[in-house]
Amino acid sequence: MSEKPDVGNVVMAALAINMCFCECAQGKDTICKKDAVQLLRKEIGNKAKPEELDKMFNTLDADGSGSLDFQEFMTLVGSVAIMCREMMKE
Ligand SMILES: [Ca+2]
Repeated sequence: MSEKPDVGNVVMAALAINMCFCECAQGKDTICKKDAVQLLRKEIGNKAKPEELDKMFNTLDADGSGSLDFQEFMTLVGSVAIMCREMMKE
């Protein structure tokens, strides 16, 4: 990482996360399964099989509502952050 992290960067990341959620949710309070799976496919690449993406969505959809609310979306963001941290250790 070339730039030294500071609180301002963390705030900018939080704003970016909120903007990403709003964009994916298209003005609603939740992200529908179709859009969430599309987001997962974009982030993971096309390596994952449809049934694997379906399983990931079902894991993230903690309340089984068929869509991701902001809290469930943050589970995804947290998981990605943890994966990034693990990659930085290697
Ligand atoms: Ca849900």
